[in-house]
Amino acid sequence: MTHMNYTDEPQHSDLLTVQGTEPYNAEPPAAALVEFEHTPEDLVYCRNHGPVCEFPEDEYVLTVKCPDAAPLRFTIHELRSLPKANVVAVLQCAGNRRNEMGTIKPVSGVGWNDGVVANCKWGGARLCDLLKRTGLQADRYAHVSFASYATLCQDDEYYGASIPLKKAVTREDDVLLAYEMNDEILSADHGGPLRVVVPGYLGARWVKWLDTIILSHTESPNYYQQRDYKILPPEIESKAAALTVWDKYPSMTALPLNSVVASVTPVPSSHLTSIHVKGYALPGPLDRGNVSVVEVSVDNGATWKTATITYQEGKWSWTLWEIDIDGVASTGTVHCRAKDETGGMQTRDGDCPWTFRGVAFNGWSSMKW
Ligand SMILES: Nc1nc2c(c(=O)[nH]1)N[C@H]1C(S)=C(S)[C@@H](COP(=O)(O)O)O[C@H]1N2
Ligand SMILES: [Mo]
Repeated sequence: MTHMNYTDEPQHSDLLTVQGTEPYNAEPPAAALVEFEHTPEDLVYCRNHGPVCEFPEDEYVLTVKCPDAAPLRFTIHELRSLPKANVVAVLQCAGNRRNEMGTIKPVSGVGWNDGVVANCKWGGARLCDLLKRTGLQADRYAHVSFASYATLCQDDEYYGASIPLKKAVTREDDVLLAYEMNDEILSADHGGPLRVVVPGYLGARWVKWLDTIILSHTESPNYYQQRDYKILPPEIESKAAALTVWDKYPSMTALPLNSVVASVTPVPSSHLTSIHVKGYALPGPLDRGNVSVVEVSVDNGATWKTATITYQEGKWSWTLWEIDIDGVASTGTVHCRAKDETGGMQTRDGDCPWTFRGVAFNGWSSMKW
């Protein structure tokens, strides 16, 4: 059993609802999130599988390894000397909305509501530029693995993940080694001095406190790549059952098209009520295009009204939307659903109604007023 030290953690934001301590896991209310296009740091959720550690930037070293060459080392200063890229991209935990999936049948994992999502401006070096700088022939490999040996975890000796080489070297895929968030130095809570930003992929691949990059022929062998963060069939109902089938299912990459009702504000007048509804939406896999339409229903899905999209920035951001609906009863329920550019639409139960780890839930979201 590895010893994990939780006593030296930095102070965390007091605007978050704590869903777990040791490790520290906390999320903001969705109603607060949708008030900002770019999520301010104190509303950015924290998702950890081990202690949050602080590392002085000037002693920090990133090692790049591959099977056929000696390891190469880079300081943060050297990474800062590569051209700096800024990318607005939404970070989302695969467990966002887990509690809703859990109402169908209990699921295993941190009890997340719908605030495990953050739309930030990330700044750093492009992974493709660093790989070029190493002089290594990256295209001889199939995957790029990321590891944080510096921090310990619950289920493995280190935290690790990997992405296909193609995602890593395609410049337009904007994979960053980020040292800034929202134009500030990346804080320890969010993986500073250095984290990976993988726009369009689930948060689990955005390795924090990144200290090692490995070019390899296979995916990362880490627990969080090979075992956790997979969609298993509904007949798998326990970790013991999962053990026998993990190998057969792919590691998750993109999360599905999604949308959430974040707030409903009734505006009562003499005999009719109006409601003001706000929420966010998230694109699915890149080849399905961005969120194109968000619709809202106050009659349990019989009829839908089109919401106004108030914010969308590039291909990796979230979408913010709102709508006023007049002449509704004094109480009721709002549902929302999003459509992508290929015409794909969220369904009532979602693409994956139930899976044991409670990941990737994207059924219609609802809120009562
Ligand atoms: N080293 C390390 N990196 C990590 C994790 C972790 O526990 N350790 N959690 C991952 C998961 S599951 C998510 S959703 C995001 C959360 O990033 P945040 O805490 O900045 O919101 O970081 C990812 N990177
Ligand atoms: Mo996550």
